[in-house]
Amino acid sequence: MRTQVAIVGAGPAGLLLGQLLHRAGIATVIVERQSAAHVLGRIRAGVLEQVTVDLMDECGVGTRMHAEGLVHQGIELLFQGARHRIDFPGLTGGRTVTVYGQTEVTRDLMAARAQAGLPTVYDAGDTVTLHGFDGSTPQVRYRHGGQEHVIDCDFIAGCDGYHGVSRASVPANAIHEFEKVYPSGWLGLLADVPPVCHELIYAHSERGFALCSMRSPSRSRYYVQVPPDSKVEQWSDDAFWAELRLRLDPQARERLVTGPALEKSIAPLRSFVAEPMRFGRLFLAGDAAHIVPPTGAKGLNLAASDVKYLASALAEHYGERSSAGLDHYSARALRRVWKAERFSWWFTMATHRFPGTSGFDHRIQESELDYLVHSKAASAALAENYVGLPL
Ligand code: FAS
Ligand code: PHB
Repeated sequence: MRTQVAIVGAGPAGLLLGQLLHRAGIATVIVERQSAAHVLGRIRAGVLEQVTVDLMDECGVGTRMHAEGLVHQGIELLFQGARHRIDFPGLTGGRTVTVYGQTEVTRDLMAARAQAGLPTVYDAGDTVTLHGFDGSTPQVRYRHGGQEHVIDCDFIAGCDGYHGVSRASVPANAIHEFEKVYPSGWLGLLADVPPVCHELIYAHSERGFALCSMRSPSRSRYYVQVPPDSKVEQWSDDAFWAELRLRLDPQARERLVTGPALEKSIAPLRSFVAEPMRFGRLFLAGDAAHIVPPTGAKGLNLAASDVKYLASALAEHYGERSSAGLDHYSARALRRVWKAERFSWWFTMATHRFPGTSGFDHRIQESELDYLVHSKAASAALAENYVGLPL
């Protein structure tokens, strides 16, 4: 099989890239390890920056997002028993975010790809291998249906996440990895209950961090910070709700509606960046190149901005026969990646209680949050990072 761009991974990065390139008349094949149902079964991000909303529109898949997504004009910070609202439009000249689950983003993109009849191979398992991307004739090979398959292509887009094969295919001496692992995880629970508040509540308590989020007016997503070695089997639904209550203020506790978990999982907290994001004719995008702790709601949105840069560079290559965009892709993407890494690290360190920290550390956190909500400049800095820095 031959194509112009072979995409490894059918998560948000791979599907967004496939759709953008299709709209630019560039042929792609996507090869995905899991089944489509498995990909759709993952519960992950919930907040879209305007950049991502605009990209969904550019892909021609924004209809349901605009109909069902919730435009949010702020978040609340809860600490020392009091809530403080961060007013996005007031602090950023009118900007907002949209609450629309990653699952729905993926569903919309999968449907568009299927409708366009674009080649997508699911269930490739761990058989995908990358070849020749340091030369001019790269290949993606995989096994499917008991047969070996070879995709000859011009470029490979590694959109296969943190544990994917793309970054792992790069020689160790060609890549520089930066990592910080936090001594905690996020235990998340999804339930068909109305949210405790119409906006997200980020809670800092002596017992640890908690987040009250949502997917719709009738479906809520909650998180509590847990020790890094926690197992989801250790947490009954009742234990989760009881712990969440202890981290909320009286008003939220009173309004909290509990119910059976539709999904419950633990995500590790990690900051990670691989440099560069290009190796010859292999380009990394999304979690394949970087990971952020979900505190700042940046993971999915960074995947979107990587894809925006890469798609325009590929369109320039095929359209104007210029390699300038491709040559600049890594440096351009990394500038935005590192700013999101900084924000996500800062917001995580300000709101989480980590083991081994001292009373002094805790007072500094409380002072940081107190300064944040009482300084217009500090609140504006939080707001402009949360709604998303410009491309
Ligand atoms: P993804 O990991 O989503 O997609 C990569 C795809 O590649 C997957 O479908 C995978 O099956 C496939 N793949 C992997 N190896 C392969 C191989 N060898 N061959 C072929 N295919 C392969 N972000 C937030 O903003 N908020 C959150 O609350 C949040 N929660 C998260 C919870 C968890 C458990 C995880 C892991 C991430 C979370 N994230 C969150 C971040 C997440 O949303 C990512 O940023 C987003 O999925 C990035 O999309 P992709 O880069 O497409 O990577
Ligand atoms: C979510 O709704 O899953 C969500 C929202 C905001 C975050 C992280 C996760 O910062």
